[in-house]
Amino acid sequence: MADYTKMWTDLGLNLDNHDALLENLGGAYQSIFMSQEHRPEGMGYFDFVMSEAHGLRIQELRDEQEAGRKIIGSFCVFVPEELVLAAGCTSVGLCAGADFAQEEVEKVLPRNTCSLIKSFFGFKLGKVCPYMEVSDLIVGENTCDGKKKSFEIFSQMVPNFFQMDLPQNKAPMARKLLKHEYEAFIAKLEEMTGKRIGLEDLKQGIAAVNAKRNALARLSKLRMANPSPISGLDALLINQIAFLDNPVRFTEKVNVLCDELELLVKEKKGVKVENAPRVVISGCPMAIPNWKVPAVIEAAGAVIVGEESCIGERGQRNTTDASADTIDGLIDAVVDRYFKIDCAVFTPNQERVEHIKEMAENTNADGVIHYGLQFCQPYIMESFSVEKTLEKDGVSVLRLETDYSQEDMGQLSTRVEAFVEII
Ligand code: BJ8
Repeated sequence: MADYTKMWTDLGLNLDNHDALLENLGGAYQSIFMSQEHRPEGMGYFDFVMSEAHGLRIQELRDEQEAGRKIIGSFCVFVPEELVLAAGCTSVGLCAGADFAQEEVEKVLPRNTCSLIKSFFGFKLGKVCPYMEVSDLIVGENTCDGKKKSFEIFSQMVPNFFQMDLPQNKAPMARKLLKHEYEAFIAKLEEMTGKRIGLEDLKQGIAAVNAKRNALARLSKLRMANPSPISGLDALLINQIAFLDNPVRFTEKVNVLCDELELLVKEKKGVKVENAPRVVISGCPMAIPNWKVPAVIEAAGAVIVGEESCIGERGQRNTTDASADTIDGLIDAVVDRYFKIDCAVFTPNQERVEHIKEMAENTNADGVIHYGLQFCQPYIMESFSVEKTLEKDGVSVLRLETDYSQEDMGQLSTRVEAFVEII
């Protein structure tokens, strides 16, 4: 990587902390990703993006800023990238997947907060996340209690914060609330850019995001093959990078990779042997660099064939209908697309269980591993009904509850190995 010290200093990063984080990350990446066998060549691009995630990509975002674009950071897949692009802005995801500055974090948050929330607080307090520091606006979404209450504190730590309220059920009034919030978000973007979003702008924003989702859907479909042509770890990595990379370039590279995977499927070349145990992961999102559970699963000899997660199917499923010829009609289409997301903060949330079942069927999975972050009430509570419903239908389920630490690695491996053996 080139020398980005000046850029990081200008962004206000703590260089010592940041060096420590990058060293850790680099080591984990080498041992988890680069040691895999039979990786498709197309993964080279994504390895490169990861190696430059804090370098070249941040430089690109700063260049965009110089040219007048605003960078919008967010923590939830309910923030529509279509609207951000339509406003001439760039969207970046800020969820974090590693423990950092935990002592500092526990001075402002209760200890029994989920790792995902503690992590982005740690990245902020430790001054190690260039995406957070480069963002012109940070959007906080009222989803679970942990997120919405922690945003009361987090909003004081950043210069420009926008709170987005989100519904908790799928009633008509809830849809109205979502539309209202998206209109308020549009107004905020327009105020920042000094420019109204036009019909063509929104059409183009929708087209770019639809293309990205179609490419990811193509990737998901290819993973249904037996043997699967790509590891779950690599597929997860691509889904994680979807939140950071330039959307047009990302789409192009995913499609190039899919062309290669199509050939591998035709030749029956897989990342693991044919009929290796196939697993769907379901549950909390796994943000970069949270690769712990997938690494354990694939080290146990299974192949992950789908992620029912916001960094995966739940976040990317469904495109937006771009056929309306008024702005209001397009906003309605955006609302309709996002209103289908079946996050566990919604109640009741039967659709999610149905989707997991459907994914297990479509991918020919031998089992589902439910991944709950410790102290995440929405997903852990739902995991009981997921297990009950799926097992009634003959799908084996393993419920895991963990955090970002490495302390439970031994115990996780033992449980996962036993599960992989019986499925
Ligand atoms: S739409 S899943 S990205 S809210 S793990 S912080 S739920 S206590 S992340 Fe999410 Fe949007 Fe829903 Fe998706 Fe709370 Fe649970 Fe922590 Fe979580």
